Amino acid sequence: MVFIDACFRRPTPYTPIWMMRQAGRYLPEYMEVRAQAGNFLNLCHNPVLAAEVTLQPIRRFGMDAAILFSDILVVPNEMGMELEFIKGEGPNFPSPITTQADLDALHVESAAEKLEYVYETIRLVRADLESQTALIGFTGAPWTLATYMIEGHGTKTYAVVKKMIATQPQFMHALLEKLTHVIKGYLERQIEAGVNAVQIFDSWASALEEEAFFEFSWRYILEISEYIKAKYPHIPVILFPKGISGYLERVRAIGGNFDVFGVDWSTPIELAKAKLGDRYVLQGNMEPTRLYSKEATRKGVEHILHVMNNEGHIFNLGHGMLPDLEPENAAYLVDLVHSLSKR
Ligand code: 1CP
Repeated sequence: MVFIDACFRRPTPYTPIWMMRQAGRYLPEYMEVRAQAGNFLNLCHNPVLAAEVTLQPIRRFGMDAAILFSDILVVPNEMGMELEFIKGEGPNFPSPITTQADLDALHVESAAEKLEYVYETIRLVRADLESQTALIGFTGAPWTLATYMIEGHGTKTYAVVKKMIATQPQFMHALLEKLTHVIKGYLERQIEAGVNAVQIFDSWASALEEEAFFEFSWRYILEISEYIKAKYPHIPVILFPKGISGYLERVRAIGGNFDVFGVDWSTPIELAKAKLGDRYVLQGNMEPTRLYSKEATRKGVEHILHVMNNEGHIFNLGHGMLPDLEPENAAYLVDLVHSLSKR
């Protein structure tokens, strides 16, 4: 698989590409299946429909990797937290974690098993996907999941979870340890079901100052990655901590056993290459809003491919696809990356 070869820095005929949130609301065929499922969470729980929407962008655009269709928040949901997706507002946990009793009530040993619908989706996708196309499994990072579990929903200030860090750091660590344990079992089972690579999304990494990022987020991510690499050295691990361009020096100094570093759009690709490019394969990092214009897309692609020079690179967006993007421009992007990077 071209994508897996690139993850391990083996020679490839061109630079592989996939897009974060490549399955989703910008595709009319996705909207149809979601309507059929009734709501978003039903779609995640239905392996036949989740497999279908995983495959939709591959059929249309021919990316080099599919990403399992699910959501990071199914994990806290199966740890016993009620979850709803409110139309137009996003995810909501009506009873966020506030007390020791809430923490003690979380299911830690059974959660990974309860996610069986995810593993069934993986088996169905893998059976249908062509052999040269990789399937990526994923999880949220402990820190990003913990922000939702403590705040209850998305936040701009992180006021509640940061107060927790300041006033009850041990409580925070206890929650992060539980999540780390569940996630190890979750990724292992995804791999046993057939994913060819895994990505850990730390979407809210940038909410933390440097000290706090390494204490409350990165160390747990590395612990998960080390665990997976020790057991499955042939499975690439991709880490995506969003918005931490100022901390790359320390990421490098600490090191860690993972294969690919996901570069978000706010980090200049030149900087990521200079700090990490000889140590980790880089994935990224076109600004997603460039996809509103073919001209801006072309300039973005040319710049990134020029800097990376066909080496140690997987093309991606620097964060997810936006719901109002034109599918036609996604097709343009995939074809452009494939043709301009041909060796
Ligand atoms: O209305 C809808 O159809 C729901 C929109 C939607 C979709 C398509 C949500 C709700 N989740 C998803 C799918 C999803 N989520 C995938 C599928 C695979 C793909 O990439 O194509 C993945 C990998 C995720 C991961 C995810 N969910 C993250 C991490 C990645 C990121 O974008 O930063 C986060 C933070 C979430 C939480 C979440 N779920 C959904 C929304 C709208 C959000 C974000 C809300 C917020 O900003 O707080």
